[in-house]
Amino acid sequence: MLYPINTKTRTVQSLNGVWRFKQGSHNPQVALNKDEVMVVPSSFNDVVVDKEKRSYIGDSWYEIDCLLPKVGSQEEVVLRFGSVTHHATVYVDGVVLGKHRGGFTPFECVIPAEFYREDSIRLTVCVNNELNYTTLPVGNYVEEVQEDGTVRKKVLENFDFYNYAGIHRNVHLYTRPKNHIRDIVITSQLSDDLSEAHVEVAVESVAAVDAVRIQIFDEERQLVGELENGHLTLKHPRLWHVLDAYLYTAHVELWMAGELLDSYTESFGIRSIHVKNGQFFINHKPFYFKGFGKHEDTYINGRGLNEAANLMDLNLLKEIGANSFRTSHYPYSEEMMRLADRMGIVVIDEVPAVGLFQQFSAALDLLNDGEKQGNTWELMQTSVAHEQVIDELIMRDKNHPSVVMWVVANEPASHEAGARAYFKPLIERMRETDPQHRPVTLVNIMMATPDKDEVMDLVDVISLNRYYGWYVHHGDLVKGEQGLRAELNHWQALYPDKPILITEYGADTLPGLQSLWDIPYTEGYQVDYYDMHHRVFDTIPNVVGEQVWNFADFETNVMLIRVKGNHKGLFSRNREPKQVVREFKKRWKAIPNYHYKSK
Ligand code: BDP
Repeated sequence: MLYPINTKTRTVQSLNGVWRFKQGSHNPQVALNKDEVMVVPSSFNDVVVDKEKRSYIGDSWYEIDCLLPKVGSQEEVVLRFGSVTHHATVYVDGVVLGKHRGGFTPFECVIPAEFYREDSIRLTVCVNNELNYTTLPVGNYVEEVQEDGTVRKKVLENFDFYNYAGIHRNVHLYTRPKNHIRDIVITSQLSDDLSEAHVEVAVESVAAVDAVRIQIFDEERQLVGELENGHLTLKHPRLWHVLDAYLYTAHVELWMAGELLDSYTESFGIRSIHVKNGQFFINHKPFYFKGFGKHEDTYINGRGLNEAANLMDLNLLKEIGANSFRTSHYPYSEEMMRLADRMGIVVIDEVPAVGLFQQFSAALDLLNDGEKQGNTWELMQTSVAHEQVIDELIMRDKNHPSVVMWVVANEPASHEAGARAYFKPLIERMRETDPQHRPVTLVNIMMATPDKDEVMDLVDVISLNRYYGWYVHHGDLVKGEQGLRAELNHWQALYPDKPILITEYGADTLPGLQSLWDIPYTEGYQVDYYDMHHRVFDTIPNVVGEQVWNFADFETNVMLIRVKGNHKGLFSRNREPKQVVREFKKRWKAIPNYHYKSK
């Protein structure tokens, strides 16, 4: 799906700002009153202040009046949402215009011509934040009868981050020709010696046109060449390298009867990705991932788009010597993806498939009744949602050079019967849908050890979240080291041709807390914990990278093992460094991006 940009044939305006707001039942035929307002984009939760409203589950209504731009008879006005978490129903003057399920991907509605008029239209969005066993992420949904007889909906997250909701990303109104560029797919093949790139650009238009013109420009806006039948061979292309990004732009035009119908500019990078002999190659060189699992999570904004925080995070990432992050546990904003392209930061792109483990909340909440049985794959009805998020993510992110791999799910119960039947078609779908055929991985949970796991042979890279010295052998780094070493050796022996990526390892740490001894939660323990892991990683040939959990502390639901959120960050929630950052900086600055493990 194309990002909204101004071109000769398209104009974009922002609808961000202050909207009317109400939680609970509402008739969209009637205008909302002005009693309450909400900022778009943001999560409403922390902004409303009131405790009940913060944790409210159900419908929240957003409304503004807006003037539509004037358009010609061959143009249309489109309303575009970067994301609405988790489900949206969009109305114009009380009439349903469209619906979208899923909280992390963009969607559009074309505004019908009958609404193109001089005075403003009333735009209403019903935002629903319910999660259950049919949605991704997965939530434990309950209805509780209150003392006064009313019913209160609740969602207990089946995952470890706060269920922030609202209109989370940009809202745009834009104009485009009716017969427009619907999609642009860019792929490139590099020759073995990297001296030539065969670039292919496929353009999809709504209806037939006389001509499609595609020109490639370099960063100095110099014309590099024009495509013939969608193909161009570039001699000595400048490659998109890790932390040394180079972006070309494809300028696409549709022509009809000698007139320009539509134009769009898509940037792209030329680079290659492949997995071979237990290594992960970028531009034919074995790459070592240094970086983070992250969250979109900041004070006040919650999960709402925070572009200053995004840029600061990527600057901090570079500062500490890292080169990559994973969009745990959902697709991040388009703005973040564009920034990563620009800065040369490698991204592992994840769909919001988290919570596919019946006992997850039980495992994280020690007071839980523990009655739940391990029959995740009978209980979950998420296949339809899963196919949708795969299709929508790849449709949105396929052209990003920063994206080097897709994640089909985070920590599913891949050791329970039924996992293989569930994942096989989804993994195949991911591979087939992606025009660049990037590697696919599944992020494996600590219970799904090599002897129990049912799915890792299906993926290209063995991604592991491991917590030796934390959830396993808590506080005992000696036993933790033995366990970690034994398990990694087991994976290495089982899949000698697959790279192993450590996608999570971490220890909750409260800044300022110190001890003479190895005591969990202290800054000293975090340092020793990571030291131990790095000692082990460096001895396993197929470990092609380390992404710590987490970049920064983040908000979670209230739980026995959470002290006002998850504190495994290397940085605090406010992005202040913990003691361990100095250690990481030393290690990561010394590890090259390429050829760390193999020459
Ligand atoms: C894993 C999850 C991650 C959690 C983390 C933790 O993938 O979302 O936040 O562990 O417990 O289970 O800190």
